[in-house]
Amino acid sequence: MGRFHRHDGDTDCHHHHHDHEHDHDHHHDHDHDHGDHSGYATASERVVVLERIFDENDQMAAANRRDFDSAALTAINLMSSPGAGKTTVLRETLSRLQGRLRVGIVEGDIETSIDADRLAGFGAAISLINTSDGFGGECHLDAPMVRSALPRLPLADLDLLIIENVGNLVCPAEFDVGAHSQAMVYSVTEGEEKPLKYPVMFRSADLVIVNKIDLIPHLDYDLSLFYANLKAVNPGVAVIETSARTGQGIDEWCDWLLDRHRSLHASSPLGG
Ligand SMILES: Nc1nc2c(ncn2[C@@H]2O[C@H](COP(=O)(O)OP(=O)(O)OP(=O)(O)O)[C@@H](O)[C@H]2O)c(=O)[nH]1
Ligand SMILES: [Mg+2]
Repeated sequence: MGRFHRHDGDTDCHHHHHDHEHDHDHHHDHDHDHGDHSGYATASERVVVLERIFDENDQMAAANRRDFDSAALTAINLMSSPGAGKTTVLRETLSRLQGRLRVGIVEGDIETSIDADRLAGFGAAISLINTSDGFGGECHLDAPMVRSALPRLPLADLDLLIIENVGNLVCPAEFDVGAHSQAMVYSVTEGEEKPLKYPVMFRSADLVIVNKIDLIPHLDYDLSLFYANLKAVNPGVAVIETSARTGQGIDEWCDWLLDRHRSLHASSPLGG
């Protein structure tokens, strides 16, 4: 539950303003120049601010999870680098789950409703968050952003909520959004070494979807090397090979989602 890992050091994600409309508790004025690039007077001031941001995030994530649990719905945080195939996999997923699970989507993008529009028409309730719209154009979703999307969804009438995070291989993994599981789409076009270079997301994942498997014949790509690298950072992680293009593996992913829902909410009508 809520397995995610934070960097001990810095990534760029933390440098942004977190002046969400609902909370100005940790708002700091960055207008004056402290002579470093972070905008904080000292490194320890910066650490204090970051801790406060994460504390607030975790409290909000816990509130989201409570709301999901009281609605007996299973929430999945779906992350990947840009273009790995989250939306394409989700289109295939929604078409297969129609009539089996009541699905909601939180669609996170910096700008545009392109992906939200691509997921329309499959009977899923969709709530779009554009992070450029009041959230500073952030490269990830955090718990307050996800919370802001929930009033637009009929939570009590849903079994599964899939949160399509902003395409980014680093920042989304650092923020607990209140999901029960973290799933990651990795595309074989990204290269075998990515788990080693970007370990945080691969380590945070309960499941790695290895997508675009249909392209392997056209690539100079060593799948077993990828698996060795993945194992080095997350030994026990579940893996499903998919092609959102041919449909390979999508049923297995749907079964994984159904299993997650059953094990979390066994007493719900569709879960039992
Ligand atoms: N050949 C092939 N192409 C795929 C597959 N999955 C996705 N694509 C293509 O990859 C491109 C990106 O897919 P998206 O589904 O938009 O990726 P995404 O992760 O949602 O992208 P962002 O939301 O921008 O991060 C599109 O052109 C898809 O058609 C696949 O399994 N095989
Ligand atoms: Mg997408």
